[in-house]
Amino acid sequence: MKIRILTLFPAMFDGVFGESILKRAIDKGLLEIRFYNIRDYAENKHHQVDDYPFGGGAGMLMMPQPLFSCFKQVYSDCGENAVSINFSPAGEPFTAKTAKELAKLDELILLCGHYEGIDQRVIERWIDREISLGDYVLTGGEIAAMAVIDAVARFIPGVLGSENSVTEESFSDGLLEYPQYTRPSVYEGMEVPAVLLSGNHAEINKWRHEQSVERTRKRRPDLLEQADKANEKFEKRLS
Ligand code: 21W
Repeated sequence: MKIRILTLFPAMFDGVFGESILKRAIDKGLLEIRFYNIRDYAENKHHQVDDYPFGGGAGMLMMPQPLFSCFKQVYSDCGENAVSINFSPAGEPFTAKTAKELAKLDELILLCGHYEGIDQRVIERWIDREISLGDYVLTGGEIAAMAVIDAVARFIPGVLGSENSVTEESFSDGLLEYPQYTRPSVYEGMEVPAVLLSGNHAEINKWRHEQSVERTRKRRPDLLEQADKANEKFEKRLS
């Protein structure tokens, strides 16, 4: 997958792509990242990229000209089939389902806004989809882009070693993860649950499932309701 990132702050991404799993994905050629610094496309004398909002209000908006010029370059580099995403607190909530969908694409374009937002004409002309990371306020789209790239990359075949398959984990069955332990079996007087040391894999699986359900009930009852609805639908289809 090729990802083109439009941002005023490309250096914010250095750590994320320079380490660990994403670095390996890039080295293996499974992921290719290209930055477009929006300021490079500003045609005014001071390379200005923001301006005051019509109608008043606090803060500045990203103005159309640098973004239109930048997008023209981006689309001439990658062709019309690419899907473009803007990160915005007003976007659709990002979930594992979104990540899985995006992982199927060959070409992804990510626009990271800063300041108070972006002139709506940029969205209208150039953006296919708007994504929010959740109901809280960030300082810009870059950190949202990093989270989305990370979550999407894990669904690209070959990015994860086979030892941590994406199908076995949290959210694939709509439940939260069970607690996990490694050696030693006693640490500062704290014991690992005996069932995990028993070697009885049926019992271990049962315990893990119960822990997942209990945690989900306590922390995320909304997920249980969703899982119940999915089950009902499934059972209706069988009957
Ligand atoms: C913060 C943009 C506040 C806009 C009327 C219309 C990207 C984000 C962001 C930011 C405002 C995401 C206004 C969750 C986020 C992001 C920067 C408010 C004022 N008034 N997901 N607009 N939360 N945030 N604009 O903040 O760019 S994804």
